[in-house]
Amino acid sequence: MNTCVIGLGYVGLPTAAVLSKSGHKVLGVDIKKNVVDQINAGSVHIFEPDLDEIVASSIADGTLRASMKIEEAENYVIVVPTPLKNYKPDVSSIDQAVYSLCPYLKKENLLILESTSPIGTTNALLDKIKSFRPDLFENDNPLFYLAYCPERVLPGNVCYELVNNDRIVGGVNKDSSEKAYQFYKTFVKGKIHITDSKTAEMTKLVENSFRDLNIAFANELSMICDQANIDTWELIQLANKHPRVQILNPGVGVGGHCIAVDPWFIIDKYPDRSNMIRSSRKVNCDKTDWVINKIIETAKEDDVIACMGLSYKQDIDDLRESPALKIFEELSDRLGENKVISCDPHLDMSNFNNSDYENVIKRASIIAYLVPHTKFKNRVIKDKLVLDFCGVLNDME
Ligand code: SAJ
Repeated sequence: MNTCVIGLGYVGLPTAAVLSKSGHKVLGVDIKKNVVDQINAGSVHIFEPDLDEIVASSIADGTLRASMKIEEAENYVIVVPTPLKNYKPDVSSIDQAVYSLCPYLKKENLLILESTSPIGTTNALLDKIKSFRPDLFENDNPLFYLAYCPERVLPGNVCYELVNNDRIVGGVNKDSSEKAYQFYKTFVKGKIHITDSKTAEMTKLVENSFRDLNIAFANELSMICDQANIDTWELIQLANKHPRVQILNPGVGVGGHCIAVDPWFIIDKYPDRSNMIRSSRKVNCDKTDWVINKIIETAKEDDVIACMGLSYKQDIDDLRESPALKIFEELSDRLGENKVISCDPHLDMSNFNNSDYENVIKRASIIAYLVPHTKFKNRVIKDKLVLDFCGVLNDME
């Protein structure tokens, strides 16, 4: 099968790579020339375990190729970003991708949208395509197949989850759902569940909003516990002994490009009904400011503060929407750059006053753990003030 994947980012490139290992001849398309050149040279522009090896081998055996230009294919998969602009979803990259592929689209082709989308986006594509290609419609019915299928992979575990997670497939009609089901069957080992496109779009938004809400509960608890002088971690551990309670871990806020963003897609469309979803966003953002203030209140004039971890979550190098990075930057602004250093073993040493663990612990007087990187675990620190905001020092072995 010839498959064209449009958008070679954190999800598109692994998808293209996994497809190329599952019997597809894949063309990956991206608007960035450096990304295309790098992939064609057999390397990758993002860090994701195992991805570099799969891409190198698929480029070498000719099952994967990258280009800035779309070509004719049987299947098209759109995996482009849909960022927020003033708290409103911006779907212009989807529109751009669809307009670019319209000239190549043929009867019986399958078009899949994977980008996180406001509900109704997939159905609305029918009218957009019709305005360019009325020949692909008969009595308003498309002669091609169109479905929405959200990606649900966890950064850091993408190559595994792409194959093993369950998938939701929502076609604009029954035949489209069936066609998309058959497409995912070629590489997915998890179950594939069929629904309509609107429900599939909402599923994605709800999954991430659900997680945001649950993290907000843990973060709110942590701030209440601080006031009540109760150890949050012990409290959560004890509450979780109840068979129907499963509280998540408090941290320094919620980062990444999904959980901090997707709830707004629902709030934007249903502002009067999204009270809990909106409050969760506020609590998780407030938690970051609370951490900043806590460190500032604690620090004395001569203190040097070590921000331990800068990425948006543990064991990755991804800085997108990272609350830890925001904390580092704001502390540097407010206390002075010479007062704030950082240690993130996953990042380049040349930025963010970043240095290796031993050096940072030696130089700092306050050690503030922001991200629970595995490399920070089980390390005893003596004669320093330690502020553990992410529970990395719990359960020392
Ligand atoms: N976090 C906490 N406490 C926790 C769990 C997470 O503070 O107990 C924080 C993390 O530190 C991080 C943020 O939440 O800052 C998000 O991290 P995450 O690991 O929960 O999720 P992401 O953003 O890396 O990936 C999510 C996943 N969605 C869900 O688990 C519902 C993933 O499956 C999605 O595919 C991805 O968003 C996406 O692309 O939408």
